[in-house]
Amino acid sequence: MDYRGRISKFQNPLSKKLFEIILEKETNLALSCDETKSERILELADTLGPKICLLKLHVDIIEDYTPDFPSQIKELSRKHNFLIFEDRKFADIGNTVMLQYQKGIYHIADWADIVNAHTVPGPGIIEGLREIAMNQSEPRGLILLAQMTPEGTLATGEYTRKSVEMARKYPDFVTGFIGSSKVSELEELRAIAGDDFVIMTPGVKLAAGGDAMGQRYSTPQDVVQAGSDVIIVGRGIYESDNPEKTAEEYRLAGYQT
Ligand code: 5BU
Repeated sequence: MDYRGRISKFQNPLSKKLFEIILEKETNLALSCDETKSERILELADTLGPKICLLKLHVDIIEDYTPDFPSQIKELSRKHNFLIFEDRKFADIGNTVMLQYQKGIYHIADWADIVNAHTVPGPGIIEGLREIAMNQSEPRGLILLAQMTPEGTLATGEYTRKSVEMARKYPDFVTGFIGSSKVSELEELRAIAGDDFVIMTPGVKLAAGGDAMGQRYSTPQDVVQAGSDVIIVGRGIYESDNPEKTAEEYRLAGYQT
């Protein structure tokens, strides 16, 4: 938290931009819009746009994807002032991730303000993505998976510590980390990362618990108190009867903590 105090210390342009949006719109809510039809995604992005600082997508689950989709989402991001995060979870050698980031059907680097990557391949993955990012006309940021939310994740302890160490070498590109939704792990990450990095936490629901496949949920209040800057909410919002009303509940719960 302390968004205002931390902004001036950031070397990362994307972290600055994100915190400016959070302060201006009074929301640290990110919508994880894991719907599979583009019309539904665009509709949710338009309705919930005023309530979110970030829209997180999995572009490869969209069944009716067309090359127009990114420009439509971009237009909504300008209309409502939110950033776009493609949850691609890159995990390969530098040369391959460069191709995956820039080429293929999706041309992710052209439209995603933020992408994420596993640290398991070592620093080459950051260097590959960074090379593409630095050639874009707008700033780009990277979120590293220092932790993950599911039960049994291997991204804990030494892995988390080494991921943060790796990130420190690329302050112009690494915006921050995915933090666990398990409060004790998240507190550990915040202690290691200090105030220099943004921590985003998925696995957030108004009612804590889990799903049938190991996802672990904590409440917005709990993850923000444990050091998270952005709460990422998926099914808790888009599966609710009234996503607009529910998003407002999450916005208040996340921002007023
Ligand atoms: P949910 O419906 O709120 O459980 O969705 C969570 C989203 O966050 C979903 O898109 C996941 O792919 C994503 N996620 C996650 O749940 N846990 C992680 O550690 C990471 C991403 Br990284």
